[in-house]
Amino acid sequence: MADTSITTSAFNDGYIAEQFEAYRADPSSVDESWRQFFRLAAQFAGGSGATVASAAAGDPDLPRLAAAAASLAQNIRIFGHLAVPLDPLGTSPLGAAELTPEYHNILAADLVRVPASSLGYADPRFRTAADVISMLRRRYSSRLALEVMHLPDETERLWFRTILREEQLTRPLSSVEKVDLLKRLTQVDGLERFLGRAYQGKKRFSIEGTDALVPMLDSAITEASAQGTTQVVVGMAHRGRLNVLTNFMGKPYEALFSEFEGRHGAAPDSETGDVKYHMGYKGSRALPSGAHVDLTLVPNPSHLEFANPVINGVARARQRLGGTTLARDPKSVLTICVHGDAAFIGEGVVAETFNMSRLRGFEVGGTLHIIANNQVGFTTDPIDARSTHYASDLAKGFDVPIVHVNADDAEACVMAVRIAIAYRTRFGKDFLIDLVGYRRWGHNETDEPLFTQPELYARVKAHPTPRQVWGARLVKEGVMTKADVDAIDTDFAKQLEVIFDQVRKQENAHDEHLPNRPAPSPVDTSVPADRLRALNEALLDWPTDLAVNPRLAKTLERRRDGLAKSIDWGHAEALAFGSLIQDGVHVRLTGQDVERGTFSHRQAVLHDANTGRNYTALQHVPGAKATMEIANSPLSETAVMGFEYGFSTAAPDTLVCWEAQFGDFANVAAPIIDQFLVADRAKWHQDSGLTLLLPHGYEGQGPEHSSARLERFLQQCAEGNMTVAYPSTPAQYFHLLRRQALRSSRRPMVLMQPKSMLRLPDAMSGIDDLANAQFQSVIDDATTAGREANVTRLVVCSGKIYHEIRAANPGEHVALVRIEELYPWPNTAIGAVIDRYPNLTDVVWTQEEPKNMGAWTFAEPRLRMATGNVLTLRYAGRPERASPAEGYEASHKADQARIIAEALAPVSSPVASKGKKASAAR
Ligand SMILES: Cc1ncc(C[n+]2csc(CCOP(=O)(O)OP(=O)(O)O)c2C)c(N)n1
Ligand SMILES: [Mg+2]
Repeated sequence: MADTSITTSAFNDGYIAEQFEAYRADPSSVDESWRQFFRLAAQFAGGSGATVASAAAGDPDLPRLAAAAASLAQNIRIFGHLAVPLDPLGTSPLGAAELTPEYHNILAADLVRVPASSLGYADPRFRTAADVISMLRRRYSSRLALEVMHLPDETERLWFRTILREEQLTRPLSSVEKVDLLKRLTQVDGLERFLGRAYQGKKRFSIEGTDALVPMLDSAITEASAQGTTQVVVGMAHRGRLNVLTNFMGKPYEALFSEFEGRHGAAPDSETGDVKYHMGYKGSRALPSGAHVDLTLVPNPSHLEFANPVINGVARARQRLGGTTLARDPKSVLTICVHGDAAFIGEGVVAETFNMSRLRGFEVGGTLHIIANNQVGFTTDPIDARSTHYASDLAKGFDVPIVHVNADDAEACVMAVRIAIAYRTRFGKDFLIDLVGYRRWGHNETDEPLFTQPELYARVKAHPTPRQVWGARLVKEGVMTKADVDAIDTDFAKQLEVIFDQVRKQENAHDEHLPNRPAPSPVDTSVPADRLRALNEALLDWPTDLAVNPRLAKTLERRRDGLAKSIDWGHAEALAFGSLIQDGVHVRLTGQDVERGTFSHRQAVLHDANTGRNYTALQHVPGAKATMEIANSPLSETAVMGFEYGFSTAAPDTLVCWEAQFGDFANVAAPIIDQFLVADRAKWHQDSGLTLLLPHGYEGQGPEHSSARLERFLQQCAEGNMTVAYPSTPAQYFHLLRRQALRSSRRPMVLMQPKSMLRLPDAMSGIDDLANAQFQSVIDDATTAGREANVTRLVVCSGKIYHEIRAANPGEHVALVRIEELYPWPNTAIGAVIDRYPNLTDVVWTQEEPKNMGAWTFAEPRLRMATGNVLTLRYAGRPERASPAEGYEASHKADQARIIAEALAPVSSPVASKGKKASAAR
């Protein structure tokens, strides 16, 4: 028992009073700084009956002490998070010298000498700086580790101070809420334990250790719904996904058990499915408020974090108000992105997506990010996984507020979500919660974590589950008895048992209804000439007070009288977009510098030379039933393409196009192409109509400005999964765009796009080609009419090289044929062309690309089939090469000339016997 002349009433702050009580009862029970504090406090207020603060009034040292106390206070706001015990397994927080009074040249005991008013606190609850500091430690350094001082906007920093002061968002849960939370944690934990028993050794990527994630998601939809959110789009990886799918999304336990039994719903043969922890789900939640929230968990590939941009694209599409306006309601759709701690910092797509979060063409009103931080990635410890202290540090660079929270403190986890949603509502920006927990088992349930993390896993094994931790707390608080806690657990286990028994007895899969697709049907893509003329005028009709750059105005003016035979690529595209908008199809185009067009060929957005005001004619199309959204993207491919993919899955009413600066750069987005675009129908019964515009062609611009890697797309073509085309005229491009937008069956379209061909006079189209034609998958040689019998050779090619061969004047014996659509391979149309020439002897596939690239390896077996193996099939193109194109201009020119010469060179010994028809062998 300490001998002291002051009583507890000398302290205003409850926390200090508590410490004082402990000190009085047993001085050794508090640490030395407290002992010192209370000794000095006694000197000030001893015996006077006054509080310590009032006793300190008139102190000559006050200015110095007040400055030091203020500095300490501010440092707690900045660095308080470093002292929060975040690890459920007990690792000590890093701490910071700045959090100690001594660092600021003040003793803890001296804080009582500083009136709270000198720190700007007029509230009577705080009399001394000690009260204030104690309060700040509670707010910034006890349960929620708030990192907001990096936010550049002062309004935001002040907002955080205000909400913490008002304590609405950090209020404790009511008793009813506490019990509900226990029930939820019981479902989360109970399901995992049940699966662990029933399906021992099967991968489930258990959530255990970060169980609070599910009640946090619950809390997010409740809070967001109160702010007008009606839809939530979630993206997450494998960890805890089965739990989220069922307990949060509402997928029936029956369906999950049925999948564990190895059954799956009926699907076409081509839909080969995916593992259960990649599958998406659409659900709906009725909230106690009476509101409904639609929930979408997007399917995702194994590729960690690549679903991040996709969910934002989905949300952006769903936030649109529709009609002829570009207006959106960002509050209506909330995106939630759950990350892994190792993947978050490691995968660049995360940074790309953050960077897009506030850009005009991509913002969605703020994403709630939660790092399900289990402090390990597969077998890799944080020390080998990142160069930063926190798993979340990447987000700081994007002005995102961050709260770290201990996953065992389920109540604090809910508080963090309340703050996050309030912040999104107020500022429309991303927010990140770093949920620090652990992983109860190995990376998956067949892994032995003791091999690689023996010390960590000794601690994990000894640690109670989040449900047990929370249950024990409720018992301690007297909210419920231990027996009540156990009963909730037993009841839930029984429920699962009953469902499991039923599923075991069934033979069929739980019926997950797959929506039917409309059957593909041909569409008329032509647009009457009169309509095109009127549209053309309207597109050139910018406001008279818009000071368009005179050179640009002159170029565009050429479009006015250019409908006869000089419609170039950009012109045809504008007419396609404009006519679609009149037809009620929205158009969205993004990519780097798309507003102008990499090659200055689009000029869709005009800039006033004096005011910088913008004008987009496609947003003022007469008779528009839809609208045009066009936006320059940040310098990134992966996340932008992922975003557009997501958008297109959610917007069947929109032609969504993404354009690469040069087609070569699309390979940066390989996971979006391979894992989403190409395979989504087969894996997830999901469709997108995304169009990729990829400039491609050999013009001597070097290894990285020549090839969109056509071969890679063709290699992935199967089961009608996409269109791959290399059109050779603006009219063909026009019809392809319109066909893609108007047809009922939606699959991605990959277009090799021109560069030098953009304005090539020979490649221009006329209004007739738009008004009275359709897309032709194969274009036969029109110049051979009447001399078919003279033709002995077919030179077959795609895209730009056609114009170069034509310019080289192929002889009488040559028919120059273009394959405009490579996939689906136009077998019938090619057969018809071959049959037209009775005396063919050889076919020469001609391409600019090296032999191991381009379309050759794809086309060769198909052409052999088409020629019935009767005609000689030759290759004219670059030899096999490691680099797709020459960097040396002279080499490029030489190769280009050689290819054309070889395509047209006489063959020394024709092999096909005259009269034998290819069609007979076909
Ligand atoms: C792009 C990519 N690289 C590698 C992997 C293989 N992989 C699957 S899970 C995993 C560890 C992920 O760790 P973390 O992000 O912390 O998530 P956790 O499993 O711990 O929840 C790895 C490396 C992958 N799925 N995707
Ligand atoms: Mg991890």
